[in-house]
Amino acid sequence: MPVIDLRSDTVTQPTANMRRAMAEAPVGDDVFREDPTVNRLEELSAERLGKEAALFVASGTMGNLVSQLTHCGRGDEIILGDESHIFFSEQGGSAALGGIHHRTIPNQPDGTLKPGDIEAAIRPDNIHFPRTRLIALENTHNRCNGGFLDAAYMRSVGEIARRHGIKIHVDGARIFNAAVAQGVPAATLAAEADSISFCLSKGLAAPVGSMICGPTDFIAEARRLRKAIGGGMRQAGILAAAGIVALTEMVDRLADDHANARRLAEGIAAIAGLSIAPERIKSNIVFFKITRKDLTPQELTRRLKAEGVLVGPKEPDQIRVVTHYQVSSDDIDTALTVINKALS
Ligand code: TLP
Repeated sequence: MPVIDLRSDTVTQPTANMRRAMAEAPVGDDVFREDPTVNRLEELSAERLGKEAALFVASGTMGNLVSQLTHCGRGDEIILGDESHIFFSEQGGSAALGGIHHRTIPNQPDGTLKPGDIEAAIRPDNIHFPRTRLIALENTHNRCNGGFLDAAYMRSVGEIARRHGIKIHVDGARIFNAAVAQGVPAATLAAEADSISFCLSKGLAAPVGSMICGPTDFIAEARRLRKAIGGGMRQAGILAAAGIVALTEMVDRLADDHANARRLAEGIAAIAGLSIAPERIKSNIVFFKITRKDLTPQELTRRLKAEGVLVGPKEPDQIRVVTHYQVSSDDIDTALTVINKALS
């Protein structure tokens, strides 16, 4: 039975061009900065995000962790959303390893933080308080339906940050989804960020890797911290080669994933027992609610799996589906038929 895997865009397999580029990549020792393929990926990433420099890291989690450790010392505070990936799904790594304090404020349904809430959370200079060093935003926002932040919003947060002398980090795991969805360059969305991390191994389909982009001195310090946590890799050009293909060949097609996500959402809206507002789907992530009291997310997930459709259950009453390179529009039709059947 062919499987339609909608659990995440992390499941994407490398393309034929990636496998070829990986096999042929010139490599060297990247800890000595001698891997030409890693160096090329870092230059290309910095250029695409409009920053001076970039650093290749193993994962999105490592990108966010190294960025937080670079911006903040022990006891410093980060303002971030209560639904953010950094707060929710990264084990509190920066608290565990860096003694960094997380101050959460509510994420709005579109993934934004209210500028007024950000400003109110910034600590005044007082011996009792931690020092606010960083605002962390997420674009697109995973747990907020893949909602995106636009350039005007970024400017409003940038203005607050500058006025208070604090920095902005963007968890841009899916920043290219945000850029394609809005028809703007990723660099435009990153302009207010002091650092931004993004993933090569989600919708862009590379097998491994994320990038951190920022000023040269910030990236130099991040490079030291990456080494400290064991992330200094050697002939990593084998992996970086796929990342170059991801950036040069896989960005524009993200529009197909967004169209598929919208179609899936519209189909789900027509199924009794499920609830979704399709107009809130802005990129490739779709959350929907189960309104039938006799059906749990786990049970619906089990029924769909038996028919070859994999989805992500989210307690208490939601399912997450994510579209990507290996899901075609025909697969969306098949998935809708299977979901319909599972509820009938
Ligand atoms: N997200 C994964 C899971 O962790 C939930 C997914 O399937 O969506 N930032 C954002 C916004 C993310 O969505 C993720 C991964 C990360 C960071 C971490 O990236 P990795 O998995 O490469 O460490």
